[in-house]
Amino acid sequence: MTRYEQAKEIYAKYGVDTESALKRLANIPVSVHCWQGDDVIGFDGSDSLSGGIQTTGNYPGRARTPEELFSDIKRAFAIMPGKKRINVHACYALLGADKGKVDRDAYEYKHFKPWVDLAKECGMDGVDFNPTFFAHPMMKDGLSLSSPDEETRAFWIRHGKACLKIAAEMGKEMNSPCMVNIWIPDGYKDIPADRLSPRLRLKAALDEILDGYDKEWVIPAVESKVFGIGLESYTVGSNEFYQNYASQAGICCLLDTGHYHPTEVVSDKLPALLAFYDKVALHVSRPVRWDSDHVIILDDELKELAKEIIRNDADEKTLIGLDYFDASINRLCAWVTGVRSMQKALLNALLLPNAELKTLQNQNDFTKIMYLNEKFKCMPMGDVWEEYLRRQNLSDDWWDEVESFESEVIANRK
Ligand code: RNT
Ligand code: ZN
Repeated sequence: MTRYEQAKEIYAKYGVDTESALKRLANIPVSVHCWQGDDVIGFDGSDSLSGGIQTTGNYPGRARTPEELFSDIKRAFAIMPGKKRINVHACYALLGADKGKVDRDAYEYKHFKPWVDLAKECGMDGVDFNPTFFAHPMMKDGLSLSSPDEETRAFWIRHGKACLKIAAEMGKEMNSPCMVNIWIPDGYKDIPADRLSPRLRLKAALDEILDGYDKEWVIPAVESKVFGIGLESYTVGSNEFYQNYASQAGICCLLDTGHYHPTEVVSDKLPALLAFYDKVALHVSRPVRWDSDHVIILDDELKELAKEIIRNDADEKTLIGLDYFDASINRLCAWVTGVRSMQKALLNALLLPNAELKTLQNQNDFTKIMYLNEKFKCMPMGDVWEEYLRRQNLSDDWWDEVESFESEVIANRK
């Protein structure tokens, strides 16, 4: 008997069917962010990151060109299990001859077609998209859609509209709706004299952006935040602002696990929103003391978050996207570790006796819930994970790939 066959029997004793867990896991798409490969720099002219976010570390080997990033993505995706989408930011436009002539407010689908070609070539499930409201000279005093300056606001509204059009094409081309996430860094370092007006301007700007978007192929979302670096006192797009906006506009909320106070957890917020929304989007990240965007690992909060998706049958209602960027370690290893951690957390949730645990809760039997939860921590999930990988011609021993990336790629990027 193989280790998997043994594990299958052990789980079956508790009513957990490993075969259906494996099937369900292979069907849950994870949207992988393109920006781990180049420290969120992009191709459209900026050479540093700004907008309250920061990558830290100077590990060698950052992808510096579209060719380098595409080739790193191919290598990384080849060792990521499961169903994957690629999440692209507008600053990753391939402008070609338009470079220096066409600005973000006039980007078109053609500037992103190579991303769609890449997604098709790699057999991805879809493409997701984000307007880039940061790291650009049109950010006036660090503000975009909430700026008091008419011209600045108009530029960013045009950018948002252009992105929704591009997304509709991406969705159609991939035959899978494109999630478009709106995050803006707008906020103030010090105590504002007016907290309402910036929010009213943002609300009006969002209304304009969303006017007439393609409902069949685009799923717009808004991402809130608690604070950014240099913007510690006030964030225009706060949690309350966007939750109300999304509900009123009939769009989606995106919860980034690094965008709340340190004792707040998205594993509790997700089921709150599932009570009201058809879909909820996630940016799974690992905040360490702040929105540090460390690579996600199989920690307790990631497991709790995955449990909420699985036991509420929210596989299709939850749009799982990743958002981390560590520049202090091998970037391929960072990318792949995060994707694998997400899937391990989902598998962990799939291998729990969820129906029984719910029944016990209704019987107020928290004694047995504790007993089972502790018991399941030592169940042979690793053997099921290995089987999941084996069926996709992958393995849990992938260190060689990291080493060959070091010697074949990083060593040549001096
Ligand atoms: C910033 C947000 C946002 C970005 C990406 C690059 O705090 O999390 O989602 O990380 O859009
Ligand atoms: Zn995010």
